[in-house]
Amino acid sequence: MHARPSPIRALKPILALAISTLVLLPSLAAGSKSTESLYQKHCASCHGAERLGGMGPALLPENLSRLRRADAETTIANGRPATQMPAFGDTLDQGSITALAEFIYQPPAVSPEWDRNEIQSSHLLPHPEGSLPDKPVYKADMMNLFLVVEIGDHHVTLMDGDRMEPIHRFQSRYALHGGPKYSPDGRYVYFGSRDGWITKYDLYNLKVVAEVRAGINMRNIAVSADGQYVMAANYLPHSLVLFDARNLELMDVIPVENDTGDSSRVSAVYAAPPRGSFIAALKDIPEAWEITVSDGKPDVRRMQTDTWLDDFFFDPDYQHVIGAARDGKRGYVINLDTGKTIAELPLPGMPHLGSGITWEYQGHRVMATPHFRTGAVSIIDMDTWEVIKTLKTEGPGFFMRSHENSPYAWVDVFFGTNKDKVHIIDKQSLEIVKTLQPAPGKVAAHVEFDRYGKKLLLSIWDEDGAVIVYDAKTLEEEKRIPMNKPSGKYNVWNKTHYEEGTSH
Ligand code: DHE
Repeated sequence: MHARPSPIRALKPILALAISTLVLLPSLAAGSKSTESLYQKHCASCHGAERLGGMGPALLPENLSRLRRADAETTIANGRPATQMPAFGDTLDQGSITALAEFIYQPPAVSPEWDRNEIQSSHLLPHPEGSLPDKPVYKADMMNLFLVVEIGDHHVTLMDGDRMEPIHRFQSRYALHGGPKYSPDGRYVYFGSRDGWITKYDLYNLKVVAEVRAGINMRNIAVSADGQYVMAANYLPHSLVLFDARNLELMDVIPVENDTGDSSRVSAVYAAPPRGSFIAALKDIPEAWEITVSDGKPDVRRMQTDTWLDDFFFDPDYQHVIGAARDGKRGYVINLDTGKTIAELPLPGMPHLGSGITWEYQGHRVMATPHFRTGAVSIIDMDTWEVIKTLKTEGPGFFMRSHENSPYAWVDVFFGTNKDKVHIIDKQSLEIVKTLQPAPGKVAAHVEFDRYGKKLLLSIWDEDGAVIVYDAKTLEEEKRIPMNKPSGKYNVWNKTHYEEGTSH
């Protein structure tokens, strides 16, 4: 057993001292009664009396980790365009705005709960399964649709992948994260937000059909290969949550803890189609979990791992998973049948395995992954589990994509001074053959091909951004469609057919 002293336990005396200090200093602006009452007066009606969210997002430190404090102040003062968030700059003075911004970054006195009751009471069902027509309300190849998530103003654009034109644009929950997941027939799509909301959307009728809030701080969702279940992975609370995919009704809450009662955040949950199961990556205990559901009842198989593993990549048969060690230096390959580690890979610079893709190279299947901390792409032989090439890039990357029908793999340079560049790699010479800089100064990232591998979309990741359509063969730009900080793009065919060049 790999026991590790719980960081919370180790910090308890310090926390107790800090809490008692706060109690002794009631005049501290952020924690003072007057700030609390300012919050209740101006913010609580949308963000919840306990900051758990409502019409607006949750305002707890875990949920705000990606928002700089200065930006929080600006949002309070100026509001947020295209949302219900009003500007308080005329109502509140600067001192109050600063105090409110500080207040929302403080942990609440009592740890918030989100269990069965809260999940069930959040359930919304505007259109129960079977109540809407089974025919699309527009004409398009329903298997060649794209969804584009626009994180600038929390919207999603539905695109026709033949014409490469938008069909419809709709508001999403605040801060979607991770890939939306399609039902196996491609009719429905499930979105997950960092605030814990799962939204089921009908692509035939262009309507939200069901919603539920699975947690306070959620990582991602997965849909089972048979389309029957949706599972959510949470940071807060430490749980996995199972839903019936039809109407998003709660089936079970699985607390995530080891034998000795140490609980863990869940980094992510993935569907493993050939195994008919879900696999979960745990952040705080050195285990990987396989969850099989039969007759609505989840059964958890726990695999002990050599270290804490994050960020998973699966081989095409789901026989093996590669996990990145938390020290950011190694990858571990685990045989999912035996639960044993069968190889250790030197992957310095924190590989982003979740972005990995595979292809055939000299009679072998290889996988490639960019790295978060170094300007490199590692290419790994999946038969021998050896790194066969470390390709130097102009900076650390986030996403890598290709398509079975394309000779090229695309990788961005998401971080650093070259964030506006994208490399195109020849999948057989394993060399960079072209570097694009489509919008100087603006991040260019995340590619998704159409179902045929003939065209692709690249995001200009900016509020004044766009998706760019490229010809996948000539690598020439065809057009730009303006969008508000487009992040991921998801093609129905590629996702439902587990295309080798994209995420699943
Ligand atoms: Fe993601 C997918 C984890 C930060 C945009 N991201 C994923 C997945 C995981 C993950 C485990 C796969 C789940 C899935 O698709 O179901 N992401 C993490 C992190 O741990 C990290 C580094 C820190 C964090 O705060 O969560 C992180 N991710 C980001 C971002 O900063 C990005 C760029 C902007 C954002 O919206 O938050 C971002 N992540 C994405 C996107 C995907 C994603 C667009 C889906 C990619 C795909 O093509 O499938």
